[in-house]
Amino acid sequence: MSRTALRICPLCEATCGLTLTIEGTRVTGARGDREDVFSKGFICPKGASFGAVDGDPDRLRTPLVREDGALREATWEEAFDAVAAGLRPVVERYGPDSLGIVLGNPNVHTMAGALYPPVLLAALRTRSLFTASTVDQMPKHVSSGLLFGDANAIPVPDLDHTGHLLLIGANPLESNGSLCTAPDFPGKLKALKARGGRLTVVDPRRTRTAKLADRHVAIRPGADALLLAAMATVLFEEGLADLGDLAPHVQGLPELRDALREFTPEAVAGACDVDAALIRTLARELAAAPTAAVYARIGSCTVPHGTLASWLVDVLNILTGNLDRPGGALFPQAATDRTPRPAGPGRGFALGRWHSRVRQHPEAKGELPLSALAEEIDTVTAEGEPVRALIVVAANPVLSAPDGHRLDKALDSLDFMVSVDPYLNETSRHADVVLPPPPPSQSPHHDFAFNTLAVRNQVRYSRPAVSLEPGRMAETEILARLTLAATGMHGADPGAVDTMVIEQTLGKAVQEPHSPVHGRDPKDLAGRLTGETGPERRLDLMLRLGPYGDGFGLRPDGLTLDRLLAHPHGIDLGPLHSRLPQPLKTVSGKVELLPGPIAGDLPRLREALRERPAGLVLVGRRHLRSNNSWMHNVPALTGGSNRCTLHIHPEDAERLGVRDGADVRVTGAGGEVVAPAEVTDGVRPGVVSLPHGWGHDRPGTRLSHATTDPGVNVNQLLDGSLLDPLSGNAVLNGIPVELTARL
Ligand SMILES: Nc1nc2c(c(=O)[nH]1)N[C@H]1C(S)=C(S)[C@@H](COP(=O)(O)OP(=O)(O)OC[C@H]3O[C@@H](n4cnc5c(=O)[nH]c(N)nc54)[C@H](O)[C@@H]3O)O[C@H]1N2
Ligand SMILES: Nc1nc2c(c(=O)[nH]1)N[C@H]1C(S)=C(S)[C@@H](COP(=O)(O)OP(=O)(O)OC[C@H]3O[C@@H](n4cnc5c(=O)[nH]c(N)nc54)[C@H](O)[C@@H]3O)O[C@H]1N2
Ligand code: SF4
Ligand SMILES: [Mo]
Repeated sequence: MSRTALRICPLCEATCGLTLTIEGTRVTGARGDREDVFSKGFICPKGASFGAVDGDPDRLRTPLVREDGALREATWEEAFDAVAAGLRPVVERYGPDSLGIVLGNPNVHTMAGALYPPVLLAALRTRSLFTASTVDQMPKHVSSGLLFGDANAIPVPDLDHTGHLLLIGANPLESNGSLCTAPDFPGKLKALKARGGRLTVVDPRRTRTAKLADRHVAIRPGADALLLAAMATVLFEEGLADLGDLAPHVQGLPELRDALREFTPEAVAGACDVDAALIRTLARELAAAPTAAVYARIGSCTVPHGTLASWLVDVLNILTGNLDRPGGALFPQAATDRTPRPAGPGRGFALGRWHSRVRQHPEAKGELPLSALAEEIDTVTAEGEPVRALIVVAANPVLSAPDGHRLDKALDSLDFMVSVDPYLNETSRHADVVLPPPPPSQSPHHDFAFNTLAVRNQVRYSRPAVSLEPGRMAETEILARLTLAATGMHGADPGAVDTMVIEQTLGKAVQEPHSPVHGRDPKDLAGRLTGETGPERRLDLMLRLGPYGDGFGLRPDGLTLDRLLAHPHGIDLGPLHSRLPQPLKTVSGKVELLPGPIAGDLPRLREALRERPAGLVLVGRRHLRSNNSWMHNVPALTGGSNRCTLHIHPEDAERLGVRDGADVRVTGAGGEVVAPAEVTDGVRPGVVSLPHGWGHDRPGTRLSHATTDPGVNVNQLLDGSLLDPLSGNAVLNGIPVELTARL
């Protein structure tokens, strides 16, 4: 007997609605949910393999606890006893900063990851926070923080309506999109072209996305900030800058013009390896399009000028009047966003409120660079304590961050480490306690993060498709118990965490004049929340206080959890629309076009005008059937073209004597790896490419399929010293390497 259940896919940022086929407790099939208000039936090969990902026999079923050096299966009680006994003495003796927290990518794909780490961090008050953001999109947060006063106010391209998309350092035909949640991104690009719009792609590789484009610009890696600065300069020079309705909300235009003056197309052409005439054309096309959006991702962030490039993306959207207008780049409004406050000056965005201990990296958004994790553990300095214990939730930094070998050793030297992870992998093998969450089919789902980045406002919620198997613990409960264990409240009722958050949130809301519950009784309001679990009550709370909420009765037709549950395929909340000035939280209450830290970083960009890498540089790539480091264990998602090979242009291959299929030694600042060459003109000359997330040959893991074709860890080529200074983001693209052909 089989049945079906709806489940939002958590395997990438597109958040497609799936219809799962379930036999007993096993997911035996997955197809796109045609009635889903947002994804309308779209599914990709990863989503179609949901059952295989969910049912991977290597997923851990019980906690593991280290005893006499080896990990053994344990009960949940033993595991949390061990966590409390391991963490508390470190915090009590050495202070909160000696306990580090590492949060990985899947935290933004689970309800648990959205709801509990903020509580843990607030209670612990450790400054040793490291997340996947600093190997990913931190430059975008910093540029949004500086421009708009809110690090999470990230404009997204209005894919369904734009007339012109300039897409930079992103490959949505493989990644399905990022910082732009759009089910069927490929279909949306095709629709753009079908309605007469234009697509320009800037990427050193001729990707599947580039092949779809009207124009592909194979830029030299790391040079996007120069290209974008020159485009802005052309707009000024040729009188094409026209802010339109935005003008009253923007300050600093003359200063911006001055600051960018010397970045002319002719000045940047050599460093970008893009013709000056073409740069002018790109700027003119952008200005001439009836509506246009500039959108950039990983390739523009994980580079030495990541924050400047991210800033310039929005500068171009602003100068062409495309920010905050339909068809341009707009600020989404999610159903669980905070109650919108009235427009006006805010507190602004501060950077560098504290610094890392060893190399004095400034914090950004409360985080220290993941690249600095190893040194914060293994280096003793006069100032402060090293990190001695670590809580790792959904992260595999041994593969995803620079210099895994050093991190391996550092993790081994910790007094105590706990991993919340379904796998015993390259990172969790170092833990003293591993707490495995249940598979996605047994977890509820709501996209707190991605709905704030979605190309259409909508809201959806899936209850667990399969009830928790005996012996399993919901990840929400795992993280609630972990929070209690880490903060000296081991053994308390995990539900108390939710009760406390609800009390605090309502206590604040009733005091805010702009809140729909201003002046009401928080206890009475708490009593009105519905939901079967603490996390559901918290979702109900956020929905009801949010921009579309019922305001606890004030707007009777507004959103509540009950209403959402009555719409299993989701509720459409309409296309993106203009919102300025409301989202701005800058001190001036305006878009601050040339923030101080940005102006202070421009001299570094000026130096880059002269840079011409002499040797080869390496960039990354993603494969449609991959997901960072953790899907190589699923046979249905591996093999074929999804391999860890070194892409190299035929000219470079010939010059270096590299044969297709033969092993090549790649050497970088942090080490070397040997991978088979794949000679292809899909990369531009001077550039080679290796995917990340591979290197599954370390001992002590339980990844029976991944270890059969381990690949190599590209991040071993990095030593962790290359960062974008403003954001602390790792430089993962455009890194210098040397090749040696091996016979
Ligand atoms: N060279 C290079 N390096 C890169 C990148 C690159 O482009 N090039 N990309 C970077 C980017 S964008 C990112 S986001 C990072 C990712 O870096 P990480 O977040 O460190 O890596 P992931 O491979 O996503 O690992 C996620 C971990 O979460 C576990 N996991 C999976 N599902 C769940 C779940 O439901 N709950 C819990 N608790 N755990 C779960 C997996 O088993 C795995 O151990 O890698 C970065 N590293
Ligand atoms: N199938 C699959 N989907 C994924 C993931 C996955 O691992 N696999 N990971 C998910 C995650 S965590 C993220 S953050 C997103 C990322 O989503 P995307 O940003 O779309 O990621 P990529 O496919 O790596 O595309 C980055 C592109 O930048 C190019 N590039 C490299 N250096 C430069 C440069 O200096 N300038 C320019 N202009 N381009 C450059 C690369 O050649 C590459 O084609 O994908 C998500 N989706
Ligand atoms: S595109 Fe992403 S969200 Fe949609 S089915 Fe594929 S992996 Fe899942
Ligand atoms: Mo990412």
